[in-house]
Formats: sequence, structure tokens, C-alpha cells
Amino acid sequence: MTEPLLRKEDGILEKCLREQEISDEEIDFLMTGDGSGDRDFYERIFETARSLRDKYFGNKVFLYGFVYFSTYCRNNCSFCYYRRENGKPPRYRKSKEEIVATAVKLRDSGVHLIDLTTGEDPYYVHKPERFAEIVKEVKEATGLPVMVSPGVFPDDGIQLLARAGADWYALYQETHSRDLYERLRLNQSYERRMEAKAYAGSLGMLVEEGLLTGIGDRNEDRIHSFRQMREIKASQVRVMTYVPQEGAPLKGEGLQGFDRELITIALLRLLFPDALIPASLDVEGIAGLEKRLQAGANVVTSIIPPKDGYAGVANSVRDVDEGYRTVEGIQDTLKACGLVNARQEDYGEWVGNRKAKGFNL
Ligand code: SAM
Ligand code: MD0
Ligand code: SF4
Repeated sequence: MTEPLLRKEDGILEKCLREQEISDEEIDFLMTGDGSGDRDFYERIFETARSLRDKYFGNKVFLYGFVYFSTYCRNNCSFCYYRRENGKPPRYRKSKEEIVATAVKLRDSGVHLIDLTTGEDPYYVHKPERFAEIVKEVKEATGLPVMVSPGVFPDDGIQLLARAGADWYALYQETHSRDLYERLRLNQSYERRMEAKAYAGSLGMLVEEGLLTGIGDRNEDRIHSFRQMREIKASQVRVMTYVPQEGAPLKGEGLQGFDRELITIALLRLLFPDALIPASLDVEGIAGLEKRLQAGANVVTSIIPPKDGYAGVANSVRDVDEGYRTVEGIQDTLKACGLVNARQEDYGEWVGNRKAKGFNL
């Protein structure tokens, strides 16, 4: 009898399951594949990612309500539909009352967190107390944890957000390779963006870091980013495929069937087994949810109330008014993956425990 051959990836995945560190060369191997073009190769990686997710989260997923309440922006990111120079997107700034009412509606529909997002709108950047007031009222009205995604705020503004009770600061570098960063976030300081999230962490907020793929990023860029994500102690880590936009100059590399994003989601799970990892409805809408969850994600983000005039980012309108980007609209997909909505108290507990571990500091 011949012994079955131990494939190289089996040894690496075994280490991941035991939560032992794997080398950059091994990460690169998992990303590149074994050259056989074998779908099974990736399926084994996804399966390992799912086992690690199950170990920490069981079959429960968290759901994030997305409230993009101002689409004005002072920046000109080359990849973004809402960049200053683009005349195409609808520009709106919702009132505090509208925002609170939307957040309550999202809470009642079953989401676990409210993500309060804006462009870098001078109306808020120069008067951060306005953003802080919204955080306070949304927390009071919903009783849910709140994430803020305001872009780069000045330190005193970040302080106001922390004091108002913001639980999370989301600020995506997109890449940690300077040359790429400079082509994406035009005229924005790399350091200041990193410092802002570190400062938010030092005030007790949890931090979300994120990457874009399909922007000319190579394996080594993403491997470098994984290290940076660890260094800043990000508690939520994401990757999204760049979706080309009308009126945005970045051409990108096409959508590659989203394979690069999926393998990166799985690698994030292998490297950060107990972290939150989003499957965003903003990239491909409901059609792309199942494969992102099957790659190891455990949070569904970009749930948007239909017909209230709120936009997504990478896909500003897709599936929104059709009602697929809702808690109800994703239930069949969750079921197909053997997953269920967590309870609202499960999420509050997770956030509380993560803060108590000093993960943010
Ligand atoms: N204005 C704030 C900022 O830039 O930090 C908050 C907005 S946040 C919702 C914008 C994020 O959406 C970006 O950091 C990027 O990761 C993602 N995004 C924007 N445009 C995209 C696109 N065309 N394709 C994929 N992701 C995109
Ligand atoms: C998402 N459209 O989760 C949202 C957004 C901002 N914190 C999140 C990129 O996909
Ligand atoms: Fe503005 Fe954020 Fe879009 Fe950049 S990604 S243009 S900062 S809304």
C-alpha cells in the first residue's frame, strides 16, 4: 500500500487550524495556487476558513445597517464615485431626525450595529460635534453599538466621537504600499490616516481596517497589509474588489470573477481567526453574498433601508430599493450556508469582550 501524498497546502492549513503562524512564503502559496488550476485547492482553503469561523462564532452571523448620511466629500479618491470632482452622484445630507428614524427602522429589522458613514464632508469635519450629536442620539434611540466611518477627522473630533459613545472607528487604508496608496487616495497623507485610527484605538474604540483589491495590488502588497492589520490590532478586517465607477479615473484590473477577494477573505480568516470579517453587499449585491460567507466571512454589511433615498458606495443603488439589501432579503442565503442571525445581545457581548481584552489599546 502506498501512503497518500501529503499535499503542501494540507500542512499549511493544518498549522492554520492549530493557529500557528504561517510564513509569508506559505501565504503566497495559498494565494497563488498550486498551478494545477484545481478548484479543490481553493475549496480546501475555504473549508478551513469556515472551520475557524465556526470555532469562534458557531453558525451565527452579525448584520450591519449602513447609513450613508452625507455624500458630500472634500477628497478626490481615484476609485470613488463620490469624489469631489464627480458631477454624477446625487449629493445629499440627511437631517439628524431622518438619520435617527432610519437607524431605529434598521434596529427593528434586526441589525446588530449601525454604521454611520459620510464622505469627508466639511460640514462635519469642521464641526465634529455635529457628528458626535448624531452618534449620541442614534445610540440612545436604538440601544445598539455604533460604528463611525467619517474619514480622517482631527484628533479633537475623534475624541468627541469617542465621548459620544462610538464603539468602532472604520478607516480603510485600502493598501499599505505607499506607491499604490498615492494613486488611490490622491493628496491624502498616508501617515495621518494611520494615526487617526491608532488614536481612535487609544481612546477605547475598536478599529476596522480594510483593503481594496483589483487596483494593481500584488500578493506581496496584501501580505504586507496583513502584517500592518495585525500591528494596529484591527478587530474587524475587510477586503472589497474595486468596482469601476462612472466619473472615477481608476481603471482597475477588472473584477476577476471576484476570486482574489474570496481568497483574501479566506486568508484573513486563517490569519485573524477570531476577528470580524465582512461579506459586503456593496460589491456584488445579494448575488455575491453566499460565496463571501462560504469563504469565511461572518458579518453581512451594507444593509440599507429600501426606498428611503440612501445610497451604497461601490454599488450606489444595486438591490437597495428592490429590498435585497435587508435583513429579510438575505435570509435564504444565510440558510443555504447553514448560518443564522445572531441575537442582538450576542453582538453587544462580543464588542464588550473585545474591548475588555484591551484589543483596541
Ligand atoms: N469617506 C470615508 C472614507 O473614505 O474613509 C468613509 C466612506 S467609506 C464607506 C468608503 C470605502 O468604500 C472606501 O474606503 C473603500 O474601501 C470603499 N469603496 C469606495 N469606492 C469603492 C469602489 N468603487 N469599489 C469598491 N470599494 C469602494
Ligand atoms: C460596506 N458600503 O460595508 C459599506 C461601507 C463603511 N464602514 C462600510 C464600505 O460595504
Ligand atoms: Fe471621499 Fe471616502 Fe470617497 Fe474618498 S472614499 S472620495 S474620502 S467618500
